[in-house]
Amino acid sequence: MIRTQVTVVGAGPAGLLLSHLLHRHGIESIVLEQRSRSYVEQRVRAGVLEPGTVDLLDRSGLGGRLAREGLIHHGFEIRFEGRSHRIGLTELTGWGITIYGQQEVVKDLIAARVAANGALHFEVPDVAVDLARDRPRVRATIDGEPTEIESEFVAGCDGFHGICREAVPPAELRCFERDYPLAWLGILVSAPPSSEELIYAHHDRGFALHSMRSPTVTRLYLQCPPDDVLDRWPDDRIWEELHARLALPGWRLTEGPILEKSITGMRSFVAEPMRHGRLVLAGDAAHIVPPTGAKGLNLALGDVELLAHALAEWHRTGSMERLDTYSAHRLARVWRAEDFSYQMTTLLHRWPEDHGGFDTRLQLARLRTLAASRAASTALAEQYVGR
Ligand code: RFL
Ligand code: PHB
Repeated sequence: MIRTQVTVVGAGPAGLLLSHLLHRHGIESIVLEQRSRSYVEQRVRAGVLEPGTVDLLDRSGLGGRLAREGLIHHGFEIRFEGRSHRIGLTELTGWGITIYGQQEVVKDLIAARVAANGALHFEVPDVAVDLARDRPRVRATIDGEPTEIESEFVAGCDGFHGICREAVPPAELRCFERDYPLAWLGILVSAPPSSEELIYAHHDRGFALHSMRSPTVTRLYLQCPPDDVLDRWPDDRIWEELHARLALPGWRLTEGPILEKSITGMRSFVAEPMRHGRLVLAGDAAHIVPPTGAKGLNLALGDVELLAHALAEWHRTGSMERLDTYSAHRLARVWRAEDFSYQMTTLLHRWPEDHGGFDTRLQLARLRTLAASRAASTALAEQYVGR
């Protein structure tokens, strides 16, 4: 039996940042991750950091490489009907966004935990949470040894498919969920981005997105059916679709070797509340947004910022006050992000059931309003930068 103050399940961005912040508050934690370190560090996911997230990482002593390598963007494009509308984020809101891969955030966090001698265990296959006692227990096989960890709190940072959420009795958890008849095929390409900014494209053939990771690596996405498989997407077909959907007179998409390909389904999901006694949920374990609004990583890191403060107050004073309000405070933010992500998703994708063209006509009307109205563009920009 091992004792610690907080057992953190999951070494994604949420679990790693929580453990890092707790350490800075003098609170001991153990992180248990089912995958290997290299798997977690290589997993290609999000890329857009809100200014509040950059500020949080900076204040947490993680801003070094981010400041050197992160790409600051002052706007992005929306393409529709063969034309382009730019959302000038900085001009409209005073804030830009930063492009820095999620796996870079994860690498920085792991390096910081390792440098501080943090207890970080990878390849832990069979984590189980027991909330029956005063102090929760977590059972797992660490380095081949069956181990039991007793702690004051368990932080479920184990993503949507994790096990922590299931430890809450079903009657005490309300889940809100929505599936979409859509998925994204994502590719990572060894080629310079074809534009300095992100491009979200509404097209008859489906949505497409031009993004990037660095001055030499482009990230591109295509809407595809949710049951699609990579075998149906040879490189030629991917490029043909990208050229067609992102097309704009005078603009050309640069091709290059495809380094990675994957298909991800889409869902909206919220579990309420985000705390059950001594189990707290954070990040994708508690909520999922479709990626169109670029909010998932930002929400996950925002959750653990508040959670770390709440646990620090409990540690310092014994007060549970901030832990008691953690869920309500975060859910208010989460639902705003759910709304924005839903709006962006419904605005930009081609719906398999288009009601005889009705839905597409509505989308185009909304897009034209966006292009014609500074107020409409400002409202979108404010939500995009998260301020
Ligand atoms: P994660 O990253 O899923 O990490 C959870 C970790 O828990 C581990 N785990 C377990 N460990 C031990 N025992 C178990 N039983 C376990 N079960 C699971 C997992 O192996 C994993 O390491 O959740 P976290 O930390 O909450 O972070 C959330 C973000 O990863 C996610 O919200 C974003 O990636 C979403 N997202 C985006 N967010 C943005 O803010 N901006 C974006 O531009 C953006 N683009 C995206 C995205 C997600 C995407 N996909 C692939 C879903 C683009 C895509 C395509
Ligand atoms: C990405 O670069 O991976 C990315 C950018 C914007 C999104 C989603 C994903 O909305």
